[in-house]
Amino acid sequence: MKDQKILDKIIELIDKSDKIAIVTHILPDGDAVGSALSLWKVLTDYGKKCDCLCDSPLSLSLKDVPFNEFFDKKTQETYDLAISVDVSEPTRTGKYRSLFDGNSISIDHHKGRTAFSKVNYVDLRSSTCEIILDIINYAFSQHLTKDVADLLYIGLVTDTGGFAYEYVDQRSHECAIKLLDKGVNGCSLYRKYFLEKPTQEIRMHAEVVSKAIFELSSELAILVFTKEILDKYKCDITQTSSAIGNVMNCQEVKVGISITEIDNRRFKVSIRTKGTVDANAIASEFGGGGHVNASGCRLNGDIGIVIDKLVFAVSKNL
Ligand SMILES: [Mn+2]
Repeated sequence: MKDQKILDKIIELIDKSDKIAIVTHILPDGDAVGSALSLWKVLTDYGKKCDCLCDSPLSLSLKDVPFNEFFDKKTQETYDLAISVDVSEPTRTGKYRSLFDGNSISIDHHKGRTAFSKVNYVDLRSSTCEIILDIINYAFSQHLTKDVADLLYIGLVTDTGGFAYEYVDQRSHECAIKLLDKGVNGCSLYRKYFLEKPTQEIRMHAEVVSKAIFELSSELAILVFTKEILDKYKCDITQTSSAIGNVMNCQEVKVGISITEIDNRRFKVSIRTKGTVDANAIASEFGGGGHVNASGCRLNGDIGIVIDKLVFAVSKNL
């Protein structure tokens, strides 16, 4: 438990509130959806009028998670309390930003995040789902059902790349044990939510990976998903992120960058690193951020110039 005082404050705020909004980030990943829906279910069972809100729909790969029908289903006009989960920047709450002007809590695991809530509970764990499980165990343990455990495991197993990333520690595995104890089928969730993808997505990744650009003595690999290639395989921008794992498996590569064209000359950039190379420092140069080994930012302009800027930023951080 990181800080029991803040945790007690969070429980107190929840107890005092009747209508609670739980908000996660735009383009939600497994950790965002798992942490938001699990907390939504627990607080609903605890007797709160609770909504799980997100300014983006569920991606294809997450569309059938438990309680998906309650994702971004708004039932209240106003709220007494807003809780953000897995949100590192206020802009990532999208149209729900103003909910955080009032009583608010942020629960997150991103280093160097912007504090935008009244109470900020930040613990640099492997996933936000780990922190949510701690909170559930601390105050709501009777509501840790199998479905809630499934949601938390989905966040845990996807945000850790199947317990393979640098920041995975003993506590991550202890969380997994607690969830497996509830009857979670770890293998099937790992396969379904982390490994398996639509065939078209795998085919698109294969083409993009085969055209990877290697720079800086092959210590940097860059993947480029243009609008054209997304259209060719009928994929959307949520289906590019995992391809980077392929180039990270190259022995020489220390930094992998995946560039996705959102629309004309606007790019979403994902940065992955090995060991002590700081992805957060690279992303910060362009107003982005995240973790030491996984960060992101946005860049606009000509793709050649975007790549040049990124190569230069990486060269300073290798
Ligand atoms: Mn996360």
